[in-house]
Amino acid sequence: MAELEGLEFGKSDFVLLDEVTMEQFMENLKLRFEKGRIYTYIGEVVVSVNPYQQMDIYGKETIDAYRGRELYENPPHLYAVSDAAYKAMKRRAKDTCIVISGESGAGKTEASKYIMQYIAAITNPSQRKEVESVKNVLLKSNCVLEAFGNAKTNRNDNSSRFGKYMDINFNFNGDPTGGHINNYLLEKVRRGVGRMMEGLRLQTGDRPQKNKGVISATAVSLSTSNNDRSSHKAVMSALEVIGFTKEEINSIYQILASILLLGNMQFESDGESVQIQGLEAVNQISELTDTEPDSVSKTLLYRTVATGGGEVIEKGHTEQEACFGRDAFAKALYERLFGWIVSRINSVIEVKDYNPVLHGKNTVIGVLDIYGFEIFDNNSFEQFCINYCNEKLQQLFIELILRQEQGEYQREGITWQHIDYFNNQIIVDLVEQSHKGIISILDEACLTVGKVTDTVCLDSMDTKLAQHPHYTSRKLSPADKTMDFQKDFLVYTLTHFLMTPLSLPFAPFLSRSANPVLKEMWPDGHLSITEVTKRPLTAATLFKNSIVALVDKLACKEPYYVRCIKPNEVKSPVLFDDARCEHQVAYLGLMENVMVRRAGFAYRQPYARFLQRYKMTCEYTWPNHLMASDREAVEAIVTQHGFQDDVAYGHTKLFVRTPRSLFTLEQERAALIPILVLFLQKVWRGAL
Ligand code: AD9
Ligand code: MG
Repeated sequence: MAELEGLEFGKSDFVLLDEVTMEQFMENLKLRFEKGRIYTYIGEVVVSVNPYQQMDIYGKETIDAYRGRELYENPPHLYAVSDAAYKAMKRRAKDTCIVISGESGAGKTEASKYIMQYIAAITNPSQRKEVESVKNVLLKSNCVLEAFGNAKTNRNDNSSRFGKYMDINFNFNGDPTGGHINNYLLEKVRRGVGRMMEGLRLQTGDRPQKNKGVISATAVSLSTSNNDRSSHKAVMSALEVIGFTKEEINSIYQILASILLLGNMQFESDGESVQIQGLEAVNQISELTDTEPDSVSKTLLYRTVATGGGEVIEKGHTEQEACFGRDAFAKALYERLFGWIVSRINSVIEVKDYNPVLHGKNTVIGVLDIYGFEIFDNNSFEQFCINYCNEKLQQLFIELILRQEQGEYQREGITWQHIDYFNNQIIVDLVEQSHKGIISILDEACLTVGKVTDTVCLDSMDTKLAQHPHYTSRKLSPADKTMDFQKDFLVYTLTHFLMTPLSLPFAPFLSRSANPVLKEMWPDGHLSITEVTKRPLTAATLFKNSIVALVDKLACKEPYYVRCIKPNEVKSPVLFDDARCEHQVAYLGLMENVMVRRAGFAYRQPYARFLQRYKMTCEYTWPNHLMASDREAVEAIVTQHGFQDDVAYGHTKLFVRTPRSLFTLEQERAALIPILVLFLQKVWRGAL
């Protein structure tokens, strides 16, 4: 429980609500937002509401106030959980992680940056050069990833179009020694090439000039506003600080320019065959990618198919197929480029030459900035993946919070009581179970694509999942192929779920490029088409595998949570949209969180600290107690205030079941402080 800031700011911890109702929860959240208190706890979880304005709460003074302090010693803040995660890592050599979730625009990425800045600020007090340089690269990596992976959407001007998990490694001193970044589900589908260019601060419609040598200069000139220009400068400087070579940066621009050219490319058909309109772009792409013009046009106009007999034949595209292929080509270039940039950063920040015998245990703090549940009018494959990921994280959240509570009760010798909560394992199974889960059914359909249509696939789901309590299929009309599952009828439209497996017709020729970056982007490019299409992993399975790996990574760490809420749709610092916020509170499972936290003991504190805070409220403990132990003194306070039935005494801590008991104490303490101050002033003036 955080130190009370005064009732005019509402309750700084939701476990202190008189009753756990949505109404009281929302009232408190709104009051705190209106009073500029954007952070509130649920135990050790931080609930954050995006203020949509610069707050004066991230400066050096604030950092100093939180450094090394306990959670409840200061008002709720990201810095307090960051410090808790850091302390656990340093003092107990525990790997920890901070999981930040919330919907688009809720403030996740900003939160992750404040957390990183805090960790950077409190480490390496002796300013050792090599540690400073690691910190610098870790911080700069954000800028680069944002430039390549963020875009303006109608929900967020600087929206991350990928999920990000970053491990920061620490040595026994608690100083950063390196890190590792994993990226998840980079969005390419909804945005398409045009939007992607916005993210890269380039504009479609503008064509780079022919001469490769000036591409980078051209790209700079494509940025129109001063803002863009200074962002571009910052990205360039970040790339250099991280250690990208001039050649690599040039290659990045060449690839970006190729994507740009692909975006502008058109096809025409004379009824028999399809041609590219204006071959100039083909020549430019081949020049930029250091490949043969023939290979470029061939890859855009034909596809290679492996026949049943293992033979490989070439088939001309229809105009529509050519457009689809062109977009797939551009998206693959973008995705691989992003992946390459991430692994290039990883190669710089990975911990090298670390000897655990010499240097002690290498500990980790992981920071996860990942998209929250997405529920739109029309939910597609992307929402399916994102929501599946959130179900997995929710499962982990409940499990770990319960496990953590249980662990603490066991350590303290207190009986654990069973807590009832919704176990979403059933929903996770519906998605990921082998053979009968949705992903398995999709896989099967994808691998026989061409023969299986959306309707056939939906029929197969209907047969296999008919008995599932969380699955309903709605076939209202042939055009309305939807399936319902998850909370309160979330409807997904199946169209486009059946994407072809990730066969990459352009891989072989790009892997032969003389450009080393492109070559590295396609390490699998040498595989022949028959090898590639044997049993390729589908997008859904690849995503599932990456999320399972992520959850495994998080599960072995001590977790800390930041749950972000977006107060309104119009980026206003003063508007609190009740309905929108309530919706998010529900989907983030915050009410369950409060209940879990309160079902056991809402509040716990080491005896010495409790005594320090409340000793003035009891005649036997003020100013000092004469009892055999702090625990006995605490018992005296509890008994004097009559809530002995509401507490349990652990080995080192007092556990209080309902927050109301503490209110009485807090109120009494608050009333006594002015009297005490007056008394001390008199003593000081010699009046007493
Ligand atoms: V998305 O899922 O990547 O689309 P995020 O990451 O949740 O989304 P982001 O952190 O980018 O949202 O925040 C959106 C905008 O809200 C920022 O660009 C800021 O203008 C604003 N914001 C968020 N948090 C803060 C804050 N603590 N202080 C001030 C903030 N402004
Ligand atoms: Mg973000």
